[in-house]
Amino acid sequence: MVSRRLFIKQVAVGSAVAAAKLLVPGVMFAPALASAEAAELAWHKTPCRFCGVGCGLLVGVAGGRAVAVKGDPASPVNKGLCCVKGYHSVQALYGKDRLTSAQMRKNGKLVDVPLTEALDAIAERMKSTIAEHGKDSVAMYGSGQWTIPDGYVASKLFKGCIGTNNVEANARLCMASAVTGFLTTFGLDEPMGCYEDIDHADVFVLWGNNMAEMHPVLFSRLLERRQRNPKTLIIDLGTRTTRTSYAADKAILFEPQTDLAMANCIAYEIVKQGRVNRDFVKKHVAFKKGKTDIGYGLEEKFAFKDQATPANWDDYRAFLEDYTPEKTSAVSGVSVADLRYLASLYADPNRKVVSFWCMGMNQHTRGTWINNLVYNIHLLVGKISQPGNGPFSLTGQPSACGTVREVGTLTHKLPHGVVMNEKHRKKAAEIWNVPVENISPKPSNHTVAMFRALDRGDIRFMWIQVTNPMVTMPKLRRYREGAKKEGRFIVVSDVYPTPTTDIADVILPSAMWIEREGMYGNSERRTQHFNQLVDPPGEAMSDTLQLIEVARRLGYADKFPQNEETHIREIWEEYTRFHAGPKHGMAPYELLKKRSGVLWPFHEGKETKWRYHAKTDPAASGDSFDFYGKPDHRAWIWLRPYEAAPEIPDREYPFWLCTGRVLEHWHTGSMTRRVPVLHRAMPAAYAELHPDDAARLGVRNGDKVRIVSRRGQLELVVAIDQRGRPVRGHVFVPFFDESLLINEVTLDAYCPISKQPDYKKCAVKLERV
Ligand code: MGD
Ligand code: MGD
Ligand code: SF4
Ligand code: MOS
Repeated sequence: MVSRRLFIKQVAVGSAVAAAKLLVPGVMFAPALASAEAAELAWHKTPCRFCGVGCGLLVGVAGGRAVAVKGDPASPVNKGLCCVKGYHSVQALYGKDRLTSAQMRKNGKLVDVPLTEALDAIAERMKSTIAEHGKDSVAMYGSGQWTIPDGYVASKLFKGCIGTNNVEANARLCMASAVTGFLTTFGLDEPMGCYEDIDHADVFVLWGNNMAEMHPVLFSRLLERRQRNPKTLIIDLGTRTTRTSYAADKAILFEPQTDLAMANCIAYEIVKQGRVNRDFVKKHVAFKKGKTDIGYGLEEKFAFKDQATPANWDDYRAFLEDYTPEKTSAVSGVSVADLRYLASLYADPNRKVVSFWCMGMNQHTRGTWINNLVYNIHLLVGKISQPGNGPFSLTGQPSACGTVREVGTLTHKLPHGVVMNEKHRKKAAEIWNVPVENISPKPSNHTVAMFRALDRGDIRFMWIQVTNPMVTMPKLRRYREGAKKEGRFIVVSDVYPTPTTDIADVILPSAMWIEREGMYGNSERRTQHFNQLVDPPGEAMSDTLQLIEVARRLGYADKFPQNEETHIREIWEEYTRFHAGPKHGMAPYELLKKRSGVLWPFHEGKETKWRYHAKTDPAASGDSFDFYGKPDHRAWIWLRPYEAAPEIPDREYPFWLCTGRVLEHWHTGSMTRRVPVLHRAMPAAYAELHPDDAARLGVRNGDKVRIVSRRGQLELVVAIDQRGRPVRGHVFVPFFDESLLINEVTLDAYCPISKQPDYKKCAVKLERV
């Protein structure tokens, strides 16, 4: 691991000059392009490799290499703009330690082997594991950075052919609460609106996300809206002061987890001030109660099932009595005036409001609930499904929506619907051409449960693609030790060595992003196709083809007959049969190849920008709103209370620990730390403290502190007022640095409904080193 770190440092120094050369508009990387090559430079469209904003890029290719990037002016997402990660994205292809050959562990050591040998070994091991331990002893752990065809093939192979629902993806750590939030309130996943909402809104309320760093190009659209329309307001709610807070018109800090109380308080005030849109509520809303005191998933085989019971307007009003501004102020630390102010923004009939959120609300042990509660507010005032009015749950990864949510690579999901539903199983079996009995009607393991099962030995084989769980799982030590146990077999497909490839039995080198053909789907339901633009290095092969190769070796050649030239098109055409119709129709392949992305539902040649309103959505009946995702055609307002976090600071562990990201790096840094400009800008993880806490501990910028939790500890350099500022009693640590693993310290508690862990809150103590 040390040598890997040293290597990254050398790269940073080595190609500093290359990045500075600007030959064409955009950013050019080739150190010295011969003039002949520069002349043949060809530009090709692709979505960005990194975040869920899904900017359209134009990549310049010359001499067989991707050498330049500019924003795609034809993309409605970014209209020609990019952020620093987008501009430097092609450099992530060319780190000097790219994996180019397969490796297998022999006598304890990873050695290079021919790719075919590795693929044979994977298939043999899967067969023998299934023979000895049953179908549910093999598992696939994938990613929201999977292309749509990758996820589709994985789901068909594991759920349809092998017959296990052990298919999960890292988006469980990320989007699961958004999904269960949508399903419980609307019955269908993904936002009703689209980015165009930004160009119509008057107020943006950010519910605990750092858009300036995490969705930078989208945030610049908010800033542009405010510049053109100076009355526009950006309100940042959060537990920490970030770059987003500094750019906002008002930033309101609250105690972790108390967003639940705040959302209910806003609803209380809207009701109290007589600002409810009664007509909307009467026609389009139903009220529901769920279970309370639902636990935190910390027990080994924790299980929970919610139940919706009917409620009415009077129940709801009585429920809200617990959330008067005074009571809410006492729990949240937000002033009564600020709570009333927030309510007045949503309540004002002359202002259009968009709410945005991401991990602050999803990585939350009541993540489903807080998603429900923000929907409640929009439903009470009828500000939804219209240009400039709506709740907007942002995704993080380039294809968390496109692949994980739409293809359904989660244990309970199918490409259309869920495994528990017989009709959905039948449809899948028909399209996949497998016996319906193959598809198990029972979900098996969600992500945390899957890694627990691997530790216990219930799962014996795991194939990991496009994700780096040995950095990103919470309470990491347990899951790393579990994965390394005798009798476990781990296959890792990646593009660089990582802490996850360190524990692998087989490593497959993958073709990355534009080294293969694929599609991603972004936050606003936009599907984007990209062609293969350059050759992958060495024996690197796309994740889709790796899966197909193994499927054929397992005896499923007839289910995967695609030829290499046209397989992406063939897979797309098979997959989109699941979604045909006005509710989820997908664009045809040819159109995707031409356009810079197409929104779904795509029906009779048209995109659907706003769902659930007859004016804009062909699936909606009547002449106004129609929440057709639910059998009663209504959206559900849920009575969800505030419940405390599982681990709250106490005398022994007096600080809150919050973790997250930084602008320059993508997640575990495996790609962005190999891009010199990005690595130099943010070389190592740090502990961000409030200046008063730092003074009390006697530490200054550059000194070290030890962060200790009940699970582990880590020493980090102190950073005060550099990127952001936590409130007193909080410490913030980013997780991009594989040599400083903050997940050794975090807690694996999760939302009992979504099963998404909460990386934003646990209790720690700090010691000066
Ligand atoms: P995070 O840093 O995970 O980022 O995007 P964000 O969610 O914006 O979370 C930070 C926020 O959590 C803070 O604003 C804080 O106020 C809030 N928070 C903490 N505790 C609470 C709480 O109790 N309640 C509420 N409501 N908020 C709370 C994440 C997104 O970023 C994701 S999921 C991915 S996959 C992408 N990753 C990524 C990256 O790695 N790097 C960069 N540069 N951009 C990225 N974009 C995407
Ligand atoms: P990434 O670094 O994105 O992190 O966590 P991960 O998905 O585990 O991992 C992607 C891996 O795929 C990298 O190793 C990269 O080198 C590799 N790769 C790149 N391209 C390809 C390809 O084409 N094929 C293959 N096979 N591999 C490729 C993200 C996860 O982290 C998420 S989404 C969230 S929201 C969680 N957030 C979070 C947090 O906020 N705090 C803390 N402490 N932990 C967190 N963990 C979670
Ligand atoms: Fe890429 Fe996201 Fe930056 Fe756009 S905002 S260029 S999608 S990283
Ligand atoms: Mo983070 S999808 O939104 O993985």
